[in-house]
Amino acid sequence: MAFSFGQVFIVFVAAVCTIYYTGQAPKFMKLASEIVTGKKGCVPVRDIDFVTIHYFDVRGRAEAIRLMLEEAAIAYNETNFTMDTWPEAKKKGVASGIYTFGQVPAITMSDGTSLVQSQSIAQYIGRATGMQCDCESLHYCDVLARGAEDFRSKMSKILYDPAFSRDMRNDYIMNTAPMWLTYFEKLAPSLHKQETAPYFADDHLTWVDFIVFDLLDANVEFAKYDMGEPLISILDPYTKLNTFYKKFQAMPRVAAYLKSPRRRPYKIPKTPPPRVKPAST
Ligand SMILES: N[C@@H](CCC(=O)N[C@@H](CS)C(=O)NCC(=O)O)C(=O)O
Repeated sequence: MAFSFGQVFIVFVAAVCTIYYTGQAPKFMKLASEIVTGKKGCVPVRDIDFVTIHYFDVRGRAEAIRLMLEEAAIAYNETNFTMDTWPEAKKKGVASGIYTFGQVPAITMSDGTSLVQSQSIAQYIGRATGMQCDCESLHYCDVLARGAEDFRSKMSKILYDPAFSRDMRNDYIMNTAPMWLTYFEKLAPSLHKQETAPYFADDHLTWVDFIVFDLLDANVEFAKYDMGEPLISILDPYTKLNTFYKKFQAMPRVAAYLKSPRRRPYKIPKTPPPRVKPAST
């Protein structure tokens, strides 16, 4: 028995209305997007195949980007600066438009496009590689990333302070970091979720996992950087964050990168002078 075009059309409209009014539309859109593009996450963009990272020869704000490219097995190289070569490179980069705000990291891609702002770069790589958040959780990913940026700025503020001292380091380790780590512990995926999906948003790896991992890692390294002050395993009291951190480090491509010579050593801009011992009487 053949159906008429009119009958098929009515069934189609009824199916669309059912999906819409039962609130299932986002699920179908997500499925359709994944089938068509082969990528998870909201509004994917086309593949990127070769990337140049422009940054100083340190981990810093480029590290989450490096980790993402390693995880996605995208070939990349770097244009690195020193404090001496940067002023000239900055002038040229601003003139050419690559360093939009006169800052790095920036990336340039094989198709000639370029991008700045570390979190925007991470999100773009996420969209190109299926590591973007789902449409329904974009706002949550935004909150996590901006919170991570605020936390990060607390550390940068003391590290780049010309008066950086051991007391500032200890105050950060004992007060500032625990306060922020407590906030992030509340947001971290439950241990139960982490058994199958150790990710901050959605059920798949996204760019915010890289942002959070890199932030945690910077804190872990700073707290165990030997300045003659007590060394701290700063994540130990935060069970969910610690589990996330360890699981992330164990992802095969990430683990290979972390062990490789491509991973830059942890450095701080300036070690504070030793404490002066009180003169004995
Ligand atoms: N919000 C920017 C901050 C970039 C930034 O502060 N970059 C620093 C290095 S970490 C820089 O380019 N400093 C050199 C300058 O401003 O001339 C991002 O996340 O990419």
